[in-house]
Amino acid sequence: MNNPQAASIDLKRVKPYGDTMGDGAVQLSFSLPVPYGEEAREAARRLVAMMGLEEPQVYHMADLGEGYTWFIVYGKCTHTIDFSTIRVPKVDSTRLDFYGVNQFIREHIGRKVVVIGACTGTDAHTVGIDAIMNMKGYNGEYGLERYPEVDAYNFGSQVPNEEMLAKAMDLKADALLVSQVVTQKGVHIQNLTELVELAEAEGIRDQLLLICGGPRINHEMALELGFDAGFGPGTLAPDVASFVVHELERRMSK
Ligand code: B12
Repeated sequence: MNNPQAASIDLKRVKPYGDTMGDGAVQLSFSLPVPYGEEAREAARRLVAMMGLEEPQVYHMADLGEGYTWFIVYGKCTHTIDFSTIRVPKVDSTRLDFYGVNQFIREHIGRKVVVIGACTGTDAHTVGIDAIMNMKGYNGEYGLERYPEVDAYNFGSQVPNEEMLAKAMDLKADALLVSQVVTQKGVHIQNLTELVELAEAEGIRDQLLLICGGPRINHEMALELGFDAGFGPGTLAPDVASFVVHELERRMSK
């Protein structure tokens, strides 16, 4: 550890800090549907006090126009969290690199692995799924289209769940990758749940690895929704490919 203070931090009683360790400093940002002015400032301050933060101070506010105001408020959190007891489910597979994945497929699967991907439902944010699928890749890693042992199909954006499953059956896909970036009003939960239910209703759930990803997706949520794995921010193609090939091999050897 490079931080000289780290040794003295009690991981059983962790709290936020800003200026000095343990000061509880938190920064909040929100908008209120009230006109810009001193009453708006006081409303924000009182609201943050009601949230349980001590010494709330409005550091910045901006007139959003038409009777709306945006705030940045600092306050002090009095609660602590026992970090030492926290366990979060994570995708549990050895990470192989580009060459390792292709070699694993040749040695353990013996045929090309078919992977299809898209943004489904109303979601049009293709940059994330492209980062995983596209030949040119992302952040120094090739996407799945570049893998010689993977047949990768990227169907782009706003693909209905029914269509996605039909494509999976036509192409005899091993894995179906779904990207969900918009999470407003829980739209991703609704859409991902619908995909699993459709796959179950069509009797094809067990034939597919269902994998979802996006900036507000995690593995625990994916498992709860009936997916096999979920990947969040910063995911690269080898992370997903490693899970797919290990899981396929595990299922083939059952
Ligand atoms: C670019 C962008 C757009 C572009 C999208 C263009 C395109 N072709 O993708 C356009 C302008 C079209 C757009 C539109 C909208 N957008 Co927009 N957009 C963004 C923006 C700025 C960047 C998203 C991005 O490209 N990230 C970069 C990629 C690489 O990151 P990523 O998606 O997280 O992907 C990584 C991982 O999550 C993971 N991953 C992602 N998917 C998958 C899938 C699998 C299977 C796996 C394994 C991994 C994986 O791997 C990727 C690489 O590491 C974000 C804000 C932001 N800074 O994030 C808002 C944002 C996502 N948009 C937002 C909104 C609200 C909208 C609109 C609804 C706005 C509107 N009112 O019209 C529309 C919706 C359109 C629609 N129907 O979906 C909100 C979403 C809020 C929310 N919580 O839902 C954001 C967060 C902006 C904000 N702060 O409000 N948007």
